[in-house]
Order: sequence, then structure tokens, then C-alpha cells
Amino acid sequence: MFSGRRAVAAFVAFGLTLAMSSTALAGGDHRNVQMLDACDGPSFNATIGPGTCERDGGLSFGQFIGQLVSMGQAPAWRFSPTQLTISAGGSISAFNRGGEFHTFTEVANFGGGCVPQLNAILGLTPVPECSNPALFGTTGAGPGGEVETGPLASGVHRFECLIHPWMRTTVNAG
Ligand SMILES: [Cu+2]
Repeated sequence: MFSGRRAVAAFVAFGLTLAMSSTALAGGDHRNVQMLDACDGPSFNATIGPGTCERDGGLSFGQFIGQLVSMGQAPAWRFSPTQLTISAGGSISAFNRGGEFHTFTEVANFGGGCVPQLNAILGLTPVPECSNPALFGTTGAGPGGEVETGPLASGVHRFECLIHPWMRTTVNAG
């Protein structure tokens, strides 16, 4: 009984040490990005399919397309912030606060997303990263979900939603 309790105490202490050292190794710097949209569930789900949008009371699908045609983007669909600096080795958590699935994908250069219908309206060409569909799983999140980047090396990193390519954040790590 006594030795069992000591074993538990030693195990807890070991776990704390591990947790503290991994925090130190992570380099500390950590930033949050919000992935936002204003989709209106009923009209988006009726047009694209059930489960496309899990919120009510935003822009109808027709209004969304109208903004893409007239402005080249739907401004409520955005990453916040669009620019940030972080120390080299730092990482980012991107939280999906919207009603649709979004990706927070590092791209070599900003460009079009992977949805032909949206690219056609916007006159954009898909980024080469679209040839790797696995990125939707590894860098995407549904409503309420989260995407974690790995440690970011010194330099400029560009993150874009592969569905809504005007959702962009530029990160300066250094
Ligand atoms: Cu998106």
C-alpha cells in the first residue's frame, strides 16, 4: 500500500517533469488564429448539401456568391489576424469559429483553392498543394475544431484556406 502510493507519487512527479521540459523545448511562442465565416445554414445546406454549414442567420448562399462576383471575396470568411509575427520555432493554433469546414494550410505561394466552382468565379488557378488531398485531413477542421501547426522555422510562412482561398494569414517567424 505504502510503496504503491510512493510509486504513484513518483509517476506524477515524472509526468510533471516531462510536461515542463516539453514546454521549454517547444520554444514558448504560440499564437492563435481564428477561422471565421458567416454562412447561413439553411441556404448553404440546400444548395451544396446537408452539413455544409452549421450556423444560422448569416449570408445566404446567393449573397455569398454575389460578393465573390462583385468583390472577389466574401469578407466575413477570413482568418484573424491576417498578419502576425512569431519567434522562430513557435507554433500556431487555428480555431474554426465559423459554420463551415476550413483548412489552415501552409502554401508556398498564395493562389486559388481546390474548389473549381469557386476558382472559376474568382479567376484563380489552384495552388500546387491541391494535388495532395491528404492536406484536407491534416490541416483542416470543422466548426469548433482546431488545426495545429508544427514549429515554424525562421522565415515567411503563408497559410491559406484550400476551399476559400481569400482566407489568408502571413506569418513572419524569426
Ligand atoms: Cu475556408
